[in-house]
Amino acid sequence: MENSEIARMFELIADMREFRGDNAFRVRSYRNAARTVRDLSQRVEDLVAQGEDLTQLPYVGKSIAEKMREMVQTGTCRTLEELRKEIPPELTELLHVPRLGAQGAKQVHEKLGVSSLAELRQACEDQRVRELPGMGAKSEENVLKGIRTLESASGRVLLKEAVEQIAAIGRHLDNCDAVVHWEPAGSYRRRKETIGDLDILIKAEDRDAVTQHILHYGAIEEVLGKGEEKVSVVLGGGLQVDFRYFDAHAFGTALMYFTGSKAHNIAVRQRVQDKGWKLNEYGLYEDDHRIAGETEEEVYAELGLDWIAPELREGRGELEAAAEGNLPHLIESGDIKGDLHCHSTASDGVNSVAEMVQAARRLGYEYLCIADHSKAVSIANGLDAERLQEHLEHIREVDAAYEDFWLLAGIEVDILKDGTLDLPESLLRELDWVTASTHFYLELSEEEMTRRLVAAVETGVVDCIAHPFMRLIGKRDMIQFDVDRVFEACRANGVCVEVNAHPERLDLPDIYARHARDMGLGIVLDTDAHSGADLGLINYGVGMARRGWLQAADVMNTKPAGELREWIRTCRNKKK
Ligand code: DGT
Ligand code: CA
Ligand code: CA
Ligand code: ZN
Repeated sequence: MENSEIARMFELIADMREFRGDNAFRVRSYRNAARTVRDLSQRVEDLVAQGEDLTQLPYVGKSIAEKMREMVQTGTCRTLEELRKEIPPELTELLHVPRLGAQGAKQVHEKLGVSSLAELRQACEDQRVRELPGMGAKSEENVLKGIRTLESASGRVLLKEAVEQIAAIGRHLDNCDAVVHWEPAGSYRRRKETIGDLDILIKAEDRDAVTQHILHYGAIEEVLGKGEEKVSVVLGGGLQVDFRYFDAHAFGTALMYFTGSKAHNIAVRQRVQDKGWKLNEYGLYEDDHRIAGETEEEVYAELGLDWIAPELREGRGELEAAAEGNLPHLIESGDIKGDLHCHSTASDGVNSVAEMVQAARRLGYEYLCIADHSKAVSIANGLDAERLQEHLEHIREVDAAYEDFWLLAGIEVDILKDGTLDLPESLLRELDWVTASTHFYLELSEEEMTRRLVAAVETGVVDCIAHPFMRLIGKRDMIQFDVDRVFEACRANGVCVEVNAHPERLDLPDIYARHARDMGLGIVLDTDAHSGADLGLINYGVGMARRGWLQAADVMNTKPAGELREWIRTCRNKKK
């Protein structure tokens, strides 16, 4: 049982309870448990097997811990099964429709008899949803948009879930002597934020033996097909995995082909055809003569190209750059020297400031900025001016205890509806790093949202805009604003933009990160950690940054502490 399945069960319990109209606090406790499990770096199954005390985990009390053990041991839990008898799963589907909400879902079900996505779409198209109390033509249109967001995400999983599944599959494959080598390809290797299916390539001594071994993998729900070349299965959570066998002499071309993307493959094939050659997954050929195939490097080299990192293979100019020797030297996890956006128990984090520092030091970081929420985000226990003042003093004290570590005093200040900030500017000026972000009024028109963000940037006290698009992958669309106008304001005012590394956000997305870099903006790569363990999620952000062609020099928190301090000072001098 992988963490993603356990998280999914907790989400489902939360959904069903929310639909039933249960106590919001209980609902939230299940959502928090789901988040804890999803973000965890160890497997819950292993923790249970080792007899660890699960209540040590963030947001896990006795009753949640009990359910975790039950899930690991029985594959489900009684609470979930009882709810299932009461509420069909299609109904909870409605809860996932962005912009509909639990109340909306209840209404369309009770008043319009809608109990599936298809029926909801029909009700919108028949203009019946707008007739409901509190709804209108605009909200009906928004619900339709929400259905589209949901449909475009359906059948795909977050990269983090794929990472966990690959780790588990890898452990299984490593236990088979007949497997000589295996490598994941596809969107997973390109580090896309969501994954449609997993493509795994295998070099085998004895294909039948490996196939038998694969079919014994515990998480398989259904076998779609098995043959000499390929085994296709569906895992418990619905994720499809294609295992493909290749001989050593073809492994490079196979890896290239199945890594994709399709757009990249098409561009490569064009180049191959220009030379009058032929390329497929089995090799690169001139007439019937094999030119290359064993490694990707030799195939790219034969085509006059530098080897292209998988994250760049999206058909966005990488072949031209590779031909000219102009590929970027992409940022790596080891380049990161600190994190400028994390939370502590002062707002909605689960670890104290001191514990966050210890976690950062374990990662070898030189600095960390505590950026708790401001008061407008009341559900996260955001800070008002008075509490921020005390918090600031506490941070200064903790910082003073370390000679070789810089603890920055920061805030994630809410950008209010009109673009003003949620705390007095005079107080914000005392902080080392001010990150600003929106949390509410996300449905403003593009023009209003643009003005709101530009106004925040022009206050002259903001150092960085966090998760600028506010997307939650598969759950909430990106907010609408004029990217060029907002980025230009950032540039003019020395304000950075964030690439938020949380696997559900990955915001800025790749193309916008690249655009920000091209416009000369400073970029910071943060986890938005709500626990010490979350700081490890930085790798997902590094993947997105690499997809955005970023080099270490483009990312400000690759600077050593001393340089960062100098650089922040320079930026602040640009502000009015
Ligand atoms: P996914 O699974 O939707 O997240 O995305 P991918 O990129 O993993 O796509 P997938 O699994 O359909 O196929 C794996 C790779 O195989 C893909 O990136 C490129 C290659 N491929 C698949 N279909 C085609 C095709 O029709 N033409 C070309 N040139 N390549 C293809
Ligand atoms: Ca795939
Ligand atoms: Ca595939
Ligand atoms: Zn945050």
